[in-house]
Amino acid sequence: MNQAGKTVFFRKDYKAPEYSIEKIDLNFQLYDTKTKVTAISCVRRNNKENRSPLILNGENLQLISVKIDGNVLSSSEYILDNTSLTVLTPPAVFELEIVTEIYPQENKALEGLYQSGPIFCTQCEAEGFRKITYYPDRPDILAVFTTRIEADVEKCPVMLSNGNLIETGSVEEGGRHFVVWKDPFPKPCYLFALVAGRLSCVNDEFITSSGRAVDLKIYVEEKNLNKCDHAMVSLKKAMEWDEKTYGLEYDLDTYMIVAVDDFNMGAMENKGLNIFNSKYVLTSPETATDEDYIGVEGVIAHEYFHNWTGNRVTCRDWFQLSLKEGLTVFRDQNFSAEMNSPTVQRIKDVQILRNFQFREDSGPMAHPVRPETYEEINNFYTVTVYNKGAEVVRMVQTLLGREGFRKGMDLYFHRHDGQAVTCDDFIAAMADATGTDLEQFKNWYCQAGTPVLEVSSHWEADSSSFHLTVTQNCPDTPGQKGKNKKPFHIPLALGLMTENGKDLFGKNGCKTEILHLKEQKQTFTFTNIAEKPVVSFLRDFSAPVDVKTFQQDEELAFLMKYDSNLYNRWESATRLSASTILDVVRQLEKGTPIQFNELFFDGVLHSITEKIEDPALLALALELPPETALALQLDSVDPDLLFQGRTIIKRELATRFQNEFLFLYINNQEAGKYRISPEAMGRRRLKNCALSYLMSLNPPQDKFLQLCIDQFSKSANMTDTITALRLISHHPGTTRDALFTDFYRKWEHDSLVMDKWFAIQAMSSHENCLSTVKHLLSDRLFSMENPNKVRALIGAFSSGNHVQFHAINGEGYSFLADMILQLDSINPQIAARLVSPLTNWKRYEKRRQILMKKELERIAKKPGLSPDVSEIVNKSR
Ligand code: 0A1
Ligand code: ZN
Repeated sequence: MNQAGKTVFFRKDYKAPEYSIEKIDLNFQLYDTKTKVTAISCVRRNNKENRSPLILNGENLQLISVKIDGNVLSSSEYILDNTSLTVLTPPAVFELEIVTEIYPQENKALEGLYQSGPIFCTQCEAEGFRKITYYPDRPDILAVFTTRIEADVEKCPVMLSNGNLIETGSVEEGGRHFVVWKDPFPKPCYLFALVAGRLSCVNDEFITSSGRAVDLKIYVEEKNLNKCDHAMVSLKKAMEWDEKTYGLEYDLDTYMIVAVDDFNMGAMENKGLNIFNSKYVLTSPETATDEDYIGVEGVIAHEYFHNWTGNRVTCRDWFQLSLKEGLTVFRDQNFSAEMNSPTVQRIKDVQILRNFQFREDSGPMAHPVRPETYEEINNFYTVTVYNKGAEVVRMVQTLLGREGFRKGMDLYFHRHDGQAVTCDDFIAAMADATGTDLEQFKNWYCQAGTPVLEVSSHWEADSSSFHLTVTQNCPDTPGQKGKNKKPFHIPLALGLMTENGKDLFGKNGCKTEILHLKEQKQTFTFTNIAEKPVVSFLRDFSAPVDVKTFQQDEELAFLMKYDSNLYNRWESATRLSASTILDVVRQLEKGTPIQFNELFFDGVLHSITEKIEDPALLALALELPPETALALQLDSVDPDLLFQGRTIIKRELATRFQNEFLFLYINNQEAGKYRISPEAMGRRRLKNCALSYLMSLNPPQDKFLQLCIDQFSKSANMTDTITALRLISHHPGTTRDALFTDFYRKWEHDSLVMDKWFAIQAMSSHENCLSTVKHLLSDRLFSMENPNKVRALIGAFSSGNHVQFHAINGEGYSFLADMILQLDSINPQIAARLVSPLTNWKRYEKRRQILMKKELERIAKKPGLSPDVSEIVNKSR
């Protein structure tokens, strides 16, 4: 227990389970107001001598009966409380039958069995199975599941569970039918799934490399049948990629995906039966943006890849979550890189890390990739576990090389197929397969915080040698003092370039060398360097570290133009734009006349006018860093000045390069048919980036406004439509209102499209934004019970509208606190995720600190707060 009286779990307390469950037969009888669940498990005590009690988890269940080997237990033979059922002296081997009643219709937390509209579905990760029946709800107990489902034929014509369908039939009770599914692969209960309802199905087939035919099925509401093509194509690409890249084949005869509208996260990898948030399944050019298409491809692949990294080899306990998530994100990132542009993908991966994970890592919720402790596991599905976890796996690949990494993966599956294992087991497989010492590397799993690197260098003309000195320091994080942290083993991908843009390394065509930084301070010496080189540091972002800028703007401008590593060109461009904006912010603070960094403007002009090789890369280089990312580089953030500074630079660019932007806009229009290829998406991104500059001019110019309105009314694809609407959202007035009304009328029947309508209004930089948001809460299409809507309106305002959320009157903060409190009694998981923008209050200037802290205190005081919200609020105040 901690001071707030909450139970705290520690990694060091792990104990192997006292009992194992070899198989479980589940029977679900679904009715309108309740569901009866009968669970019959074959239980075996692991320890022969010790007759310990059997502790089963269970929450919100109505217990009907407990039997052992067919005999009903009397109430003195077990103890029942709010979270568990303990059988006091069970035999060594027995059959346990438990009957419970549950109420999916009332389940708004969307964990366990619930209804999304009329469709019954489940979400069991991490601890949802305990809301279905009493069971040892932990990932290291693997059982073979057989599931019988019985329901009304009309309401639930389709009934699905994991594995293979082995029986169907009708029930004597009128109008009802049943199915039986059996999953031959032993699995932890968090991978259990059930779906029942009126669903239609898109079918396809995949022939595996060994020649087996796998039925592919995507289940959606009938009206969405025409929006599944992209998801199906993505699934087949993912299946092929995993065979080609890792030799991993799918193992069941059927792979099913179901799309539901009410889902807490993106999707869930339940064995053979993935359940998805419909946002990550449904696409059509008219309704989905390019970003949506890429998101669907990535999430479909992610869930598919879990079949091996997560399902066949699973986690021993939830502290090991990154074992499956970090590895699977790494795999989906590489897949997306191969399907699209590797550099664009890498930049996006790094943007997520920098804009979100670095913030988490520097705040009160910072935790290691493998946490040591938690109160509510749902709070640990974080960017640290997922995305920093993926970076850690990427570093392993960089250290071992691709071939070595593949050997490590082969050994990992060979050793651990069918087991529940740890991050140490993963690293041991990598080390053993290649004979590499990864002991020091493991610090990445147990030390939180983003290491900060400082770099200095000097070139000696006499000896033609170049010396590069790098130091690493990791800041304090909760429970870990920086000074006590051990140095990390950091792979540094380095290029040295001549002043005319040539790479100095050239061994085997490799322009980049991997240095191993293992000490707190280390000097690397290079010989035969005949001229002073320009350093291209941390190419492809080879480690999740924060490199203090050590180069003059001249060098950055040079790298932005000529670095042979395309990722680093973008990196230098971003560094220059960030420093240019922050320079202006400092000048605003001081009240001195604004002077611009001309090198930055030269660099931008060079990029715009150079021959365009990849339009997406140019767009990414031109897009200025968001305020949330810039805020991380300041000690005491004033959101108004930050917004002003960024706007000044944006307008200055637009004013100076108006003609160039117009040229880019016109020249990157779609020629011919709409396509979703990387090239076509890149052009749309570039064109819309140019329009965004033109629309930022002050005073606004009618001709550009008209361009934007035309794009809105003529475009047949959602990327262009929504960009136009977003750009107009910053300009209140009758035109804007008319376009929003138009859009509403056209799309009110499509919930996913309407999410965009809500989000864009919530992100308007106009000062009446909050009152619009409050007004939208009562729109008939808004619902607090639908996580996508909450994210679209409340999430977009508080995390995506920096300047308005942080308005100095504090109303943004109190609004968010109100919403969190209201949502906490409906869906604690989603409520807890909303707290995030308040947690970093220490980064802001004094007045805002006080206002933010006040709201955290107000939330903390609320009686009956969920463990989810309570953990985050109490750790951050
Ligand atoms: N394992 C899934 C994500 C997921 C995690 C937790 C959930 O409920 C708390 C739901 C889904 C994935 O990584 O895709
Ligand atoms: Zn995952």
